[in-house]
Amino acid sequence: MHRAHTAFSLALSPMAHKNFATWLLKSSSSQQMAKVTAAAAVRTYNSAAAEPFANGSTASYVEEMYNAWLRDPTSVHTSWDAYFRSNSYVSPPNLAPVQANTLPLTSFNFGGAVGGAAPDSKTIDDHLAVQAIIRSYQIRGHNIAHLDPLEINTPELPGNSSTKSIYANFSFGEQDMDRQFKLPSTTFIGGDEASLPLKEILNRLENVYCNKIGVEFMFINSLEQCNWIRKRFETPGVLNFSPEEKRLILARLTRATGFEAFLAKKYSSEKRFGLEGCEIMIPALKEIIDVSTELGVESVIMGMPHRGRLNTLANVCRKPLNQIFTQFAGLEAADDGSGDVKYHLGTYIERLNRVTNKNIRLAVVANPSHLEAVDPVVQGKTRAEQFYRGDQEGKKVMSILIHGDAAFCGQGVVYETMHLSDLPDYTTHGTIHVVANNQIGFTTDPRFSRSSPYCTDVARVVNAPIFHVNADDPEAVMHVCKVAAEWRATFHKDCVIDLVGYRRNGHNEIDEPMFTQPLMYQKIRKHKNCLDLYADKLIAEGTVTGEEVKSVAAKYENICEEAFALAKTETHVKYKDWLDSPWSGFFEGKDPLKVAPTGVKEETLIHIGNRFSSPPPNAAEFVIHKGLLRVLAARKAMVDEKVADWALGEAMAFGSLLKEGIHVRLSGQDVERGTFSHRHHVLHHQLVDKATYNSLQHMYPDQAPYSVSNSSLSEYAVLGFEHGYSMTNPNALVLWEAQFGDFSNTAQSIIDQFISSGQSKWVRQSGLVMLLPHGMEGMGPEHSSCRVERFLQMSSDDPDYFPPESDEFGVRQLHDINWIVANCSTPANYYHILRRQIALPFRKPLILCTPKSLLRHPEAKSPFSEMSEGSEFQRIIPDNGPAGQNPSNVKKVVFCSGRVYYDLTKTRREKQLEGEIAIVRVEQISPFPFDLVKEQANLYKNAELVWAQEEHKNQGSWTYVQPRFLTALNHSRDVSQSDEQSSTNTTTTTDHTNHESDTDSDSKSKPWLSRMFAAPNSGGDPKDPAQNLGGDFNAAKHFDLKNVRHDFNRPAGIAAAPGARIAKTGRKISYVGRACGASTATGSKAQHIRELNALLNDAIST
Ligand SMILES: Cc1ncc(C[n+]2csc(CCOP(=O)(O)OP(=O)(O)O)c2C)c(N)n1
Ligand SMILES: [Mg+2]
Repeated sequence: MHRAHTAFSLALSPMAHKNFATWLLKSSSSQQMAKVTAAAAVRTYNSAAAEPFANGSTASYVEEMYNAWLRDPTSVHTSWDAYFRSNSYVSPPNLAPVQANTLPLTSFNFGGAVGGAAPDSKTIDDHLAVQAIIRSYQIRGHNIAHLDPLEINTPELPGNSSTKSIYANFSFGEQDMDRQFKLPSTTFIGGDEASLPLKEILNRLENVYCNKIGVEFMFINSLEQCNWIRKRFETPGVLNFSPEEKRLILARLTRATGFEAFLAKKYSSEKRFGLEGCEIMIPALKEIIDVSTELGVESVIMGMPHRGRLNTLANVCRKPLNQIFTQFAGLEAADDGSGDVKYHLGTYIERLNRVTNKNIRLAVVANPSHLEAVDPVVQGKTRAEQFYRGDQEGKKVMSILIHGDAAFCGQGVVYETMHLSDLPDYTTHGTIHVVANNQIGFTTDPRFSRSSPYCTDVARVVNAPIFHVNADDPEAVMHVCKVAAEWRATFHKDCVIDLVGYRRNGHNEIDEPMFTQPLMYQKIRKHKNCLDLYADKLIAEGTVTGEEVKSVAAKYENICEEAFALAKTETHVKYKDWLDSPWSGFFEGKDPLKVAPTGVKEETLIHIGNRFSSPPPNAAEFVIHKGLLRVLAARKAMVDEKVADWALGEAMAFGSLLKEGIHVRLSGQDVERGTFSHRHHVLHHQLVDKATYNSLQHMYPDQAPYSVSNSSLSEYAVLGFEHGYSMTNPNALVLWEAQFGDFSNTAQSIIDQFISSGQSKWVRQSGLVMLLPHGMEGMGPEHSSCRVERFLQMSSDDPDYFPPESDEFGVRQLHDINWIVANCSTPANYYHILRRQIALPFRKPLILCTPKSLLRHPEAKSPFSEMSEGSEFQRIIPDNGPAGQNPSNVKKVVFCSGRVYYDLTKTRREKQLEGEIAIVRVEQISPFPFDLVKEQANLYKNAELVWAQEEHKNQGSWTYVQPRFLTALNHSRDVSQSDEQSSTNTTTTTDHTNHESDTDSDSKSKPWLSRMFAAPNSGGDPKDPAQNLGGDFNAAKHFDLKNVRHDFNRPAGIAAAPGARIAKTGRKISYVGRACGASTATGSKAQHIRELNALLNDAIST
């Protein structure tokens, strides 16, 4: 038994006591009261000492009375007056046991201050005790509820058997059981009855709180919410289901069970992570969706792990069964994407809800193996859908998250996600969490996997009610689901359904559970499944016949068989069938290689700049901090000079996109001001709380919405959230900023599992931007490097492959890669790369190293001319000074990226080597600008080439750029062929002839090529949303295959082109910078400066 059993500590609200006391006083002339008063000379109910319940609010009530009496003795009833006068009361009552009341009743003066004789203290105490018992059930009934179908976790409170422990400490005997007690306003067990005999009170409470449902809710701070829940569970008859409702539950359970059985029959040796032991989850989800649809929800976004996923797709989403079965056949894919295992793929379905007769959209978001990682992604996607639908209260779009018990309590991202649930810019207005609690995680028992009583305790932090329910009681489960859906629709807050079941098989179906849980599985083997139990019950009560039960099961099996036969005729799987976020219309009619211009009219820049540098118009009373007035004035001066610093460049990008109708959302820790106090998008009125002004929201009357929001202090959940947000609409710029770049590693699962690989696994594109402050500036081990090497290591471009050169080189590279990694050195380039995210005809995540000291560096400014019409993003910024103008004089070319450029130029200036050393900035590191690097190398034919970086040698960009430089410098097809050194020394290390001969027809023999250039699927339903998949365009239409040499479009994952003609002995590039290091530390400031100077001297020397 791992559930906690806590001592009684009741918290009766003073309000409840007051009402109760008033009632008692009003009734004090009743016969019963008179009898009690007469009979009891001395109180026998010495509960105060014996009853810990009195330590809580009962005592508070006394204290309240006492305080009132102290202020004005006439303000309390005379009985209290007498009591306090007797000095029996010890003030203040704290958690130490309160002394027994030994005051003889004769000392009470019931002299009729309020309508006749007052009740005796026993009566008061007994009623208080009954209230306390009711409350005790409400608080702790769940601890002894029969939640475990296996009855392994039976209630066993210390020293007491089950229920009695709730009220054992109260001195009620058998003789009290028929006594009538007035019910307080905090219970609904009476229905229309205001009072009940004690026996009935206990029976009803027992049924409500200790049966198959355990409601955990009394920690919720809102009385209204507590009462709402009490009413839903306590009202007599709430668990009565009509025969029709029971038949529906049975039918749904039959399908859920039948699906698992069918898979077991047909694919007995396959892992499928079945739901056996918790099949009720399927009818449960359907009930949640039915009730929510009835209450106005039109779109449900779900996130779930492996367990029961296929069943959910089949029976909740109603994904065609043949598509599911096809996944078992190990077929080749007919479309782009490397795919994922079947129990990770997403789906999107629009269908009629037959119960409510309303249309509903259901999406199950594709997820990685990483348990719970999908939670924030679902939240972000849901939030975005709510945003685009104008669904500000979450009435139309909702999310459901399904969890495993071990993962729910074990994975920190659950907590992080929970904490987003009530934040204004992150809330999805209530998520229903469903835990498929099979009381095991792989091979680990709960007692070894969590320290909390329940696996759901994490939800308590956000005041979410938790409904534990025995998964073998379908009607109890349905009731709980109905309440959960109504709760969400009423309060728009999270709640949790804990479906306590078991796992009939091993972790997967080919696993042996007896190795580790022998006793549990002995029980499971003997345990009838939920469907059989429920069918027996319905047959016994006459709701259905045995024949009906069999016929419903047989009917479903037939459906499965038909789909199975259909699946056998399929020759390919189609990834588009498994897409969770179709982008209807986005790709259609677009030239996949055409990038829209990113420069804008100068007058637009001026307009944005002026607005961005001005206080709120027509609001002279808005008091702005003096420091910010200086910031605004400096911005205005820059606009007048037509130059932009980093913050202004960013604002230009945002403002111009907003003007074009592109929603911009920037989220992360402290992003409103900016960690480095450079952004200041939100101005705060210095005298009025919460009065703010955000100029980017007021650029143009018809602009798109701009949202900038400080996030909770989480990376994992917030980055996941923004990734999810970016999935919904490609026409939005969604940015997440890390406080410092290295903090992004706490979100590594989102980066690895979703951002870098989402397109290849799930055909899902995302234009998410990660802004990662980066720069070795002597700030110690942290706050320095965003670990760009890690992002680069995950870039999917081939280091040994120089793609064919053409005008479209840059965009083709972007099209093919998994993401973009850049480190811009100018505000203008930052501006362009942000705008390019939207200008591209497809979407790729952008990983952007962003500066710290450059934010205020006097040279890190860009003229408007570099942002206006005709300008564009520069993948490489060549040397435009004396070196670039006279390249033949140049002895050395220093390639670099990011902030170090400014240090290098300063040193070069100081050493007066501006004519002899060229400094070339690689702004887009990945995909690597092979073409431009080659061009630069050819420009400085005789120069030595070095790569200078301030990061350690095993960090930064070096390990990524080095092999690519070699490929760029020595490509065997170097068109110039003028570099004698490279052409004469070129050796081809590996045979490449096969690739030389790649032709259109060859492509047919290569699976990766034929996949890439496959004809579009025709004959499909054009309304099928899955057809509008992200990345779905007919590549063959857009690429002239004759010009596409080799494996230019080789999808990631296919081995490098054998021998991509790399010359190993051609021109070289050498490294200048720090040695390898174990951490990102650059030591003390002094050491940092020493090392930096060494690197600058090495780089800037001839
Ligand atoms: C982050 C993460 N760690 C470990 C695993 C390996 N793993 C897969 S399933 C599983 C057990 C999950 O238990 P539970 O959450 O109770 O779900 P169940 O399989 O019982 O439905 C584990 C540890 C994983 N998938 N993800
Ligand atoms: Mg489990």
